[in-house]
This record gives sequence, structure tokens and C-alpha cells, in this order.
Amino acid sequence: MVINKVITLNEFILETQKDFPYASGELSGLLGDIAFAAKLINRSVNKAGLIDILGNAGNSNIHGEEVKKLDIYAHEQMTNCLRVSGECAGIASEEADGIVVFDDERSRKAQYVVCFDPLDGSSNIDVNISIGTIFAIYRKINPVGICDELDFLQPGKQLVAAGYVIYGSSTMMVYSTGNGVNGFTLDPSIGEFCLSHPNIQTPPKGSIYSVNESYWNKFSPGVNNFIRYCKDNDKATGRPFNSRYIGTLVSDFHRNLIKGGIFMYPATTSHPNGKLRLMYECNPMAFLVEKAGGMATDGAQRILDIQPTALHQRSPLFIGATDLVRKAMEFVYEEQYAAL
Ligand code: AHM
Repeated sequence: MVINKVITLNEFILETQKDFPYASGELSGLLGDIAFAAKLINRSVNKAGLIDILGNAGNSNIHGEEVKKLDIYAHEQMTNCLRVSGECAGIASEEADGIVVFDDERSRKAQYVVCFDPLDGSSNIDVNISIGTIFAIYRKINPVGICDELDFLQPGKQLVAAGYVIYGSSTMMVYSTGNGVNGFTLDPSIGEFCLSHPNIQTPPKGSIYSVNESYWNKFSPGVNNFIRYCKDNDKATGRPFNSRYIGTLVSDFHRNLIKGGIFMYPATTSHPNGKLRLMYECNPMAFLVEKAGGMATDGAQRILDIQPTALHQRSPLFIGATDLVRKAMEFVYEEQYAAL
């Protein structure tokens, strides 16, 4: 009989973080706090159809988008778990206009700040399609005193850790502290995330493309030419590629990470900077994909090199298997050169 040892997330964090350069236990604690918040969010997501938590909260978030009750709940759970931990100096969330500074005695000494999208893909909540939570952890620039906005406005290459939780057919947390990407599936019977996807590497060659094609008349010709390339017949490269689009970044990204593909949310004529947020959508996913052997660009530069200037700034995003992202860039650059 083969008995596989189950490694829980907490065991894994403790084991891997002890060699971390700044090991003080703070980062381990933070990851544990985020996992705990995710369990609370997961509990509510699973009950979404049962209790009166579905539907609009009756107001808009700071971007003028419809806010669901679960968005607010998820934001509060993440914020509260991080606030009481004393390991986080402050947060930036999609659901908060500015940063939230934790000003109690312990948090003032904390070395990390966290950016998060508490519930990504919220328009999919009502229709029982998978959604997620995305997080990005930075070290404070100035170790002394309370945090300020500059502690958050760091390029993604400065990230200490990033990850996401996907509330799908099972609930999974996938994260990296810079050394490998690991996935943990929540076992509801014991309430623990257990290591299920060690050392995730994304296939270098992808065969899936994910983009909201309904914007085709708002994309640049280069993007449309790449989409056409994906649809063309070509035995040698295995085309046409499969088109898959869920409309939840976490879910589209997760599938492509495992199976190999490209996700795109390019600039459109109505959204010249794309739709997705740099700080808590593009950066954490770019960090993960690079650690898993893939790449991420905004069409002009590596996502992780972008110097942010505003908490909620948007960025175009091309992310996934290296061969497909490079191929997409060939079409984008061709268009740019043709315009010179
Ligand atoms: P949200 O913050 O309102 O959930 O929006 C973000 C989501 C992403 O998860 C997803 O990739 C994208 O919006 C889908 O947008 P669209 O419906 O324009 O294709």
C-alpha cells in the first residue's frame, strides 16, 4: 500500500521560509493569514446561492463598477485578517480608494505591505463560475514608521511574494516567494490547503489563446493579426489553437499556467491602457508566470519592469507560454514598425 504524506500549506511555508533571506517568520505569518482569509471567503463563495449574499450591494466601487456583496465581504476578510496579524503594515485593495494604513503598535513595526484584488471575476459570481482572490506582497521601502503610498508603488520586480486563490471545482491557493510556484488544494474535510501541484512549470509551448474577442473592432491590427494566426490551420504548429475564455483572470490564468497558453487583455480603443489593474492583477500574475517559466508583457515592456505611478493604474497584458507571448509580440511590433 502506498501512503503519500500530505503536506499542508502551513508545514510547507514553515519548511521553505526558514531559509528565506529575511526570515523572521513575518512573511510566513502573512501567507498563513491570507490562506485563512481565503478559507473564510471560500465558505461564503460556496454558500453564495444559499444565503442572501448574492446580488448587488446597491452601490458602485471606486471605479464606478457594480459591487457585489461578496466583493465587500472578501475585501473585509482580507483586510481584517491582515490587520489583526500585526505582520502587515498596510494594504491596497481594488475595493478601497487609497491605501489602508494599519496604525497599531505591532503593525507599525511590520515590514510588508499587501496589494490584493479580493474577488476577481465578480461578474461571474451570480452564474456560479469560478472566481478568485489575487495578492502581491512587497517589503516596505522604509523599514521604520507607518507605511505610505510609496511602499506600494514599487515595480513588480520588487515583489517578495505573490499568488492567488481560485474558488473553482476545488479551491486552490497557488503562490511563489520567488523560488518555484506551488499549488495547494483545500481539503474541505480537514479545512487545510494540501500540496497538490508542487513546482508548477508552465509548458513553454502553448496551444490555448484566451481573449475577449468581442472587442475585435477595438483591438489594434497587430492584435487581430495574432488572433487570426491562432485560428489559422497549420499542422506544423498545431494550429488552430483552442480558444478558451472564462472572463475571470484567475481562472483563465490558472488553466493556461497548467495547460500552456496565452491570456491577453490588450489595449482597446475604449480602454487605451487595457482593463486590468497593474498592482493587484497584472504584477502578481506576471511574477508567478515568470517563476513558472513563462513571460508577461504590456506589449512594449516586461510587466514587472513597469514603474507604477498610481495604485489603481491599468495595463495591457499579454501573459503565458513564452512561445505564444513572443509570437504575439511579433505581430504587435510588426504593426508598430509599419506605423513608423
Ligand atoms: P473585475 O475586477 O470586475 O472582476 O474585472 C476583472 C475581470 C478579470 O477577472 C477578467 O480577466 C476581465 O475582467 C474580463 O473582462 P471582460 O469582461 O471585459 O472580458
